[in-house]
Amino acid sequence: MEEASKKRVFSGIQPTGGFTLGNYLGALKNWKNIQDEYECVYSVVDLHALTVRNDPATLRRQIREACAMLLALGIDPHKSILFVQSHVSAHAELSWLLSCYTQFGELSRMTQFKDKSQKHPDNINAGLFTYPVLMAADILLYDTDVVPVGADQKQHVELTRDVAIRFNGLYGDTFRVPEPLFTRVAARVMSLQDPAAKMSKSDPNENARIMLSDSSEAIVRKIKRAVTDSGSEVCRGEGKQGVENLMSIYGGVTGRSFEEIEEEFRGRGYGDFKAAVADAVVAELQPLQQEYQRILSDRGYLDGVLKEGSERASSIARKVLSRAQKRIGINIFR
Ligand code: ATP
Ligand code: LTN
Repeated sequence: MEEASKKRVFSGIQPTGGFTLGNYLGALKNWKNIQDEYECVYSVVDLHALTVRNDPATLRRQIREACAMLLALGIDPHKSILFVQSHVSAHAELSWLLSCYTQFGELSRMTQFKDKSQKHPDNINAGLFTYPVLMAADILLYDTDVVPVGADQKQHVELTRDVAIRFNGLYGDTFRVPEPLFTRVAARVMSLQDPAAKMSKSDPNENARIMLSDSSEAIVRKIKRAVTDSGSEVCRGEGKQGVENLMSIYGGVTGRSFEEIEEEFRGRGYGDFKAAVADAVVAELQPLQQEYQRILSDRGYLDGVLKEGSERASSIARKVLSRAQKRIGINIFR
């Protein structure tokens, strides 16, 4: 009984390219922390990953790696549903329906579409354009109350709300209208080489990002080389975005506030500070990496979790899809 009264969470992450510290602090750490408070449904969104070209064998491997990493960082399949998006066909089905209730103009305004089509002018496919519609289908299929995402996904969650409200307005209450949920600290981790850009797994400069699978040496090296300014004081302020980014990483890992960090490093300079940031990040990631290797090597366990996850996800999603189809007037035998 108590289970049914919990609010439902849905969130997704793409399996390609491994996870960055930005993914972890902006989204994934929070996924783990909210599992007791909410009924959580988490998906490795492999259909979304198809908007860029992938080698099939690599993609297959990366899907398992992404799932193993989610389990390693504390997603508990006894508490939450973990599944792979393409294993539940209702996502693609609802996506088509919703695309007929989403305007070309709305999709043209999505900043992620504009960014990505500028970066890959040779492959601006229709999937890249309708990507937010598939994301809306992901969310609406689970009668989701809350969507935990990094700040960069705010616009997509707003579009999901708009489409749900529009559909409900036409056909009566069909979809629950979701709210976004952002993490307090480190909602937006920036590139270590350009603090004006977000830390991204697709950045061609490897030194700009920390991957969850990076060795301790690589983490120390990348943080040491992170762009700061010519000053020496550990604080926020004009022209200090690089330092502020490291402070927010340190805060995201240790739970300390900006004020506490300023106090801790008063009069100590960037060298000391960067060493402390690197130590804290390494201490957070090392146990996670060991667990990841253990889970990845146990294929039977991993595939079992995903099979069960897709069955549980499907049974929720089918009902919502069927509800939407009936409202529209299709699938007449159901
Ligand atoms: P890319 O950078 O190649 O676009 P990505 O790193 O954003 O990919 P996604 O799968 O799109 O990866 O994002 C997964 C989750 O991580 C989303 O909730 C997103 O908001 C969050 N996220 C991604 N990058 C950051 C970042 N730099 N800071 C905080 N959160 C982030
Ligand atoms: N578009 C998101 C990933 C994503 C997602 C979702 C997040 C796909 N479907 C549903 C939350 C809910 C991204 O690029 N980070």
